[in-house]
Amino acid sequence: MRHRYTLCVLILVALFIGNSDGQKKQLNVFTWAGYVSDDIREGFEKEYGVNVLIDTYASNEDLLAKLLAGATGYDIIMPSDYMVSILIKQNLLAELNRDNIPNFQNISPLFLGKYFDAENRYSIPYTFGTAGIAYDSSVVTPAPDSWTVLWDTQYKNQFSMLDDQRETIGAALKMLGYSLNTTDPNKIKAAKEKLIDQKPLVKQYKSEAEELLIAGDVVMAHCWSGDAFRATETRPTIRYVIPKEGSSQFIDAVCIPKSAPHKALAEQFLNYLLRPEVNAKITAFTKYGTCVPTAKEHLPEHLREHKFIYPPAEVLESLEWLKDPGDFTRHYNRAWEEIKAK
Ligand code: SPD
Repeated sequence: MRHRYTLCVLILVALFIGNSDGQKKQLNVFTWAGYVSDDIREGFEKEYGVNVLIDTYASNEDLLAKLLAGATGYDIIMPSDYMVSILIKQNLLAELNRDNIPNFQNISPLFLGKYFDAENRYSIPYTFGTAGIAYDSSVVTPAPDSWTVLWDTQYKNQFSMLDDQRETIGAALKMLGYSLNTTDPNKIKAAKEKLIDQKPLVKQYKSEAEELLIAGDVVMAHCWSGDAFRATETRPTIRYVIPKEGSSQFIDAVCIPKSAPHKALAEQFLNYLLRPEVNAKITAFTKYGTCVPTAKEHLPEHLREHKFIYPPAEVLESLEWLKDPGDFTRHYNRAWEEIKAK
């Protein structure tokens, strides 16, 4: 009898747990691969009694395409700088209510008021970084200092390029001495032809380049700084260089789509990310820079001023932000389609 009673209680408890879990709110996050760690996700889930579901994209254009196709389930997205401008223009972002994000005050002014959202009405910064070349110094010698190494036939099938139209066309533009944001069709054509020439040498177009570097599938990769940094943890011979012709720098932002099903919860998530101890976990995991100065107190010494995150002044001067080229975007789109179709 007693056993039967205990069994009933256990079944009721299990049903209750099952039910309450089934009723949990779900925060749907759409972001870059390797950007939100399990401890950040689980910390929020535990504290707020919700589930956090993470879906990933490989480029800003993939994110835009998904939103324009009518995806409405996302509560949080992480577009980069120029894509924030585009999403604002397309009326796809919700205005943030700062009263619900008191930790906004933790952000350094250095990362606020940028060209893509001058009053930060729609975005908060998540991380910052650069694009460059990651290479295995035990194989690639001498150490490269120019984008031209990605056209060197001796590395045929041994390197990858980002699967990202603005970054990859940007690398070719920079190699040719042009701006990342050119609106000259002849310059886009020249960059496109360079990339078509390069194509037989490229092992893969992949935005998660660290996976190829770690697996040893490539010895060199067009890569973002944090991902290169992460690769060094498994392969200490990997180095990262920003080519002398210059490259891109970026801020990846956190935004709430206008169509978000759980806007209030999304603002709580933003506020949570801006806690110094949580923000430090972002840098500890992604190896990109923190925009919350007090987060550094929670970071190990080597991550506070690492050269992958903080390039020297002369390198910084060579960097350019990607910007929204407006109607001219169709030239970038067409060039990218032609390159990928070859
Ligand atoms: N694995 C995380 C990659 C983050 C990349 N940010 C993209 C910037 C594009 N301009």
